[in-house]
Formats: sequence, C-alpha cells, structure tokens
Amino acid sequence: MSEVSQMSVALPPQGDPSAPHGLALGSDTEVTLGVMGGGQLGRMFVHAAHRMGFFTAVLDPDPKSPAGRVSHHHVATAYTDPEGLQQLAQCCLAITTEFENVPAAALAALATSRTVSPGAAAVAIAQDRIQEKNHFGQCGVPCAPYAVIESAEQLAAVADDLLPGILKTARMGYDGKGQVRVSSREALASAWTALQGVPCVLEKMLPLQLECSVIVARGADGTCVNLPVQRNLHRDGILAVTEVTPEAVPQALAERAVAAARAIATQLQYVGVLCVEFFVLDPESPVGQALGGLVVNEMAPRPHNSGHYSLDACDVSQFDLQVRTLAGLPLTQPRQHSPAIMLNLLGDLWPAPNFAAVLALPGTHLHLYGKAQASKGRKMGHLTITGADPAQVRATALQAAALLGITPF
Ligand code: AIR
Repeated sequence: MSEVSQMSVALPPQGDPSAPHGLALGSDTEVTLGVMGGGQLGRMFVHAAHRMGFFTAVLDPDPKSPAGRVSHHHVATAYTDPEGLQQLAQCCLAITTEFENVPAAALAALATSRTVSPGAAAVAIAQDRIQEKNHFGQCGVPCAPYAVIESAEQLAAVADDLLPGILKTARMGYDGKGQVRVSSREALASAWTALQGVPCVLEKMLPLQLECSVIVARGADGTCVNLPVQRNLHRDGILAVTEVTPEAVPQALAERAVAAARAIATQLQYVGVLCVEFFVLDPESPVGQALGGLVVNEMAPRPHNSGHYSLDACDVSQFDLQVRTLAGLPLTQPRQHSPAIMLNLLGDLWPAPNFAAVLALPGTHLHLYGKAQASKGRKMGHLTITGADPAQVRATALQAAALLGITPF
C-alpha cells in the first residue's frame, strides 16, 4: 500500500471543511459526493444523492460498473492507484465506500484532503473478524464462542467444545466465501490448510432460531438513528429473503439488537451507515440460554442488502441516510410505512426471469442493477413487496417467488 500513502495531495479546497456540507444544498455550486466501489450499493447511493441535487463520482476499475454507469464522473482505475485517488479527491467534497474490502490505506490517503466516512480506522476493524470480535467484546455485546487461529499452535489448542464449528477467514469473506463447516479436529486442520493457513476464526455452531440485522446511521455530531430490525433468511451463505413486519422478530429481542447496534456504532465513533447482523438462538437450547438468546455475528461498514426494502417501505432509505451522513445533513429516525418482504434476484434466475408476470402483482418494486453478466449466486437485483398488511405481503411475495422459480420460504 506504500504507493497509496505516497499519494501527493495538493488539492483545491471545496468550501469550508468545518461547515456542514448540507449548507451547499440548493445553492448554485456543484457539490460532488464520491464513492469507492461501483457495485449495486454504490449505484443506489448515487441515485439517492442525485435526488437531493448532488453530483456524484465513482471509483471502480470496471468501466461498466453498475454505479459508474449512472454517475456524473467515473474514475476507472485500481482502488490503490494514486492518480485515480487524486482524481476522485479533486472532484469530491466528501467520499464514502460501498464494499468493506476497499483498501483502508486508500481511504486514509483520501482523508488527508477530504471528508471520508466511514473512516479508515472503522473500516479496518470491520475488514478483520478478529478485530471486529474484539470490538464487540469491548461494547459488551456477546458473539458466538470462538478461537483465533493464526498458527499451528493455536490450531492444536482449539477447545473441543467449539466443534462442530465454522472456520472463517479473518479477512476478505462475504456472501459465504472463505467459510468452511467443520465437525472434527481432522476436518478443521484440513480446512485451515485448504484456506492456505491464513488467519481465521473458528466459531462454534449455534442452534439458531432466526437471523436478523439492524442498520444504524450515525452523524458526525453523534446523532444516531436506525431502521427497524430485519429478519433475514440466508441460502448457501447468501441473503435470500428479508422480512420486515411487526411479527418477524420478537419485540424484546429486536429492542436489544437495536441497542447493541447503536452501542457498536457509538463506541467506534462511527460516521456513516453501519449494518450489524445478529443470531437469535433457540431459546430452548442450553447454549441459547447461556448466551442470553442473542449474539452478534458481524458488521458491514456500509448500507446492506438486508436494508434494501427501506427504499420502498420507509420514508427515509438506507441510501438517503448514507447521503445525509456524508453530506453533514440532519438525521431523523426513519419510519416504516408498509410491511415489506425483499427477495434477492440472483444470477441463478437468468437468462429469462419473468419479471413482467411479477410486476402484474400489486405492491411489487423491481430493482435491477444493470450488471452485464449473470452468474450463479451473483446479486443481479432485488424485488420488494409492500402492502397494507403482513399476511397479504407474504402471500404476494410467495406468488412472486413461485413465478420466478425462487424456493418458497
Ligand atoms: N457488496 C459489497 N459487499 C457485499 C456486497 N454484496 C456489493 C457492492 C459491491 C458489489 O456487491 O455493491 O460493489 C459487488 O458485486 P459483484 O456481483 O460484482 O461481485
């Protein structure tokens, strides 16, 4: 990363950095917000920014990236390219990120001349499961029992009680990548070898009742707001369905999850949108009781797939919140106005999903990301179903799933 840190940053100032950027709203000065990464999350950020009159710039090496294609400016260089970073900084007042594996050093380099949120330090913690779990511990939020495996000695010292478990690479894993289920010491040893002996954590497999997540947005002034708690169903390690209805997550647990997510953001001094994922444990199981029923799984320093429903079911979406936090605009607690179910549209449904039939159903909102190539497990779009009551939303969502060939839930 030395290349990046050598980046020279002699940039013209864009306004007074101590003034809230929101002051520029509605003025005749062009204000550009930047995003590192040009995938679907960047694209939805760009759409939200445009709606509020901002100009946008995307840095993504892919000249056909979903966000780059809809943005005013697209810098198509590597994330660590000093010239690319300089170009981005030059045209932007403030810069955010849309995937957690963006090199933290690139964010740090941008931050020498521009507002960058979330900051490199917070992103670096979220990029590394070991640091992430330490942070959760410091916040007093329990996670699944685990062991760090960075050496053969640590592998040998793993407690039997952690098996069966899931071996996860400390870095660079998402959508189920870099994870192996292991049920014996032998399987653990060969899984670690197969992962090339990189730093890992072994997490104890827990009896889950359900999975949920909370999206919080925190401003530079410490104001913190959250979306309602989402219930998530994963298939093959990839989010398949998100359900946000009053019944989806028991209220007492939902309140605890929100409090934990806010504590995690606040103690990080986080600025931006953060998603925290939780496991709700089987309340009948001894381990579930011992751990108090709720454990934190992981966090993402950005908007999250499980928050996409907020575009259609809330008065302020997770991308609106991202724009507001980045631009120093006020945050208000979002209100969900419709129960919602979101279905992910993976590349498996291509080449010819019957979207016209789905759009004939009431309350369906189709979002396609404009990706050139569909492949198995690739997120190509999502469908949100809203309606007046949860039972009707569910019935419509099941109809849509059947029309698209998505397994019922
Ligand atoms: N993303 C980021 N972390 C997890 C996910 N799913 C989003 C970001 C990123 C895009 O997925 O928007 O840019 C990458 O998608 P793909 O299909 O090109 O791998």
